[in-house]
Amino acid sequence: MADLSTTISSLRLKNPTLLASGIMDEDAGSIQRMIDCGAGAIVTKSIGMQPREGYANPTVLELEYGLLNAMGLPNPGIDLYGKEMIKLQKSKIPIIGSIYAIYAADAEEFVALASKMEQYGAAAVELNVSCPHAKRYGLEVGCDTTLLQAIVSSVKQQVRIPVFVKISPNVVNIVEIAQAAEKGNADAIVAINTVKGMKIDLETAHPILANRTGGYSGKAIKPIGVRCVYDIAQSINIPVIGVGGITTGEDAIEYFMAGASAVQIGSAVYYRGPDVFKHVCKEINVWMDKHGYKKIAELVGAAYQ
Ligand code: RRO
Repeated sequence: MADLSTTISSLRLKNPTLLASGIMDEDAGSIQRMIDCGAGAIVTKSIGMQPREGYANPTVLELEYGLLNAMGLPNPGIDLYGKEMIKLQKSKIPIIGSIYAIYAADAEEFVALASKMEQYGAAAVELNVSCPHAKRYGLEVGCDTTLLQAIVSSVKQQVRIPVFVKISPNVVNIVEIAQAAEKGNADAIVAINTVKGMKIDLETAHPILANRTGGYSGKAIKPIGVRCVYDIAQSINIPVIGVGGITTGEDAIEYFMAGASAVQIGSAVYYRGPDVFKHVCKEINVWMDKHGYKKIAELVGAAYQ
């Protein structure tokens, strides 16, 4: 059997499948379930300083080829979420704290959130600068290379744990954004967040999501994610974690070949159930054995030649 362990900065993962932010991670109980189902690491829900209810329903739609969501960053706020994090401190796998902040030129909020995540036992933080539809809370930070570099740099100076930056495909030049995060000393890039989209109800002639626009995820966005990872991984010297449409082991292998050292799984938890982590790992193993690969590292960036 091939060795599925992989390394992202100082994190050693027993396997390369991480739970993506926003899926089954609202409390310690649901996270524990994902751990028991074989995830190699967990990314928490995106957490801010204050509680947020999120948008009105409908917030998620199942479309023909993927899911469209506009949850609107619902979360209990960092202090309450900290109680859940503390329950997971004995976890055998890394728990990565996802955080978001209001557009803030001095980065203070990101720094405070990252420090709290570190105190609560997070193994790393993931800065969400890429929510596709939350005005002032996401993409506006992730589109501004100067601001992004300054935020990453401030967070890096404050915490000892690795800092990952999750970036958006809804930009003109994603490579530039990844490079700005690297210049700020980020430890890894997570690509991609959801793709901006909309679904209109023909009978009412009205967008169905209460927020009108949302973020599209699932199989349909896999080629977009693979292209982004392929372009980014060749342009930076820090690891890339691929996310977007990974449903099977072969999807994960495609991302490794594009340059990802690990992958995150989100929508596929809905499509295949929580055991998706075990299934994907088994499928990676079968494929690697059949093709004579012994380690994930042998696959990373294989598509460059
Ligand atoms: O909460 C959301 O609506 C949301 C977030 Br924070 C995100 O990063 N990506 C997404 O598709 N939805």
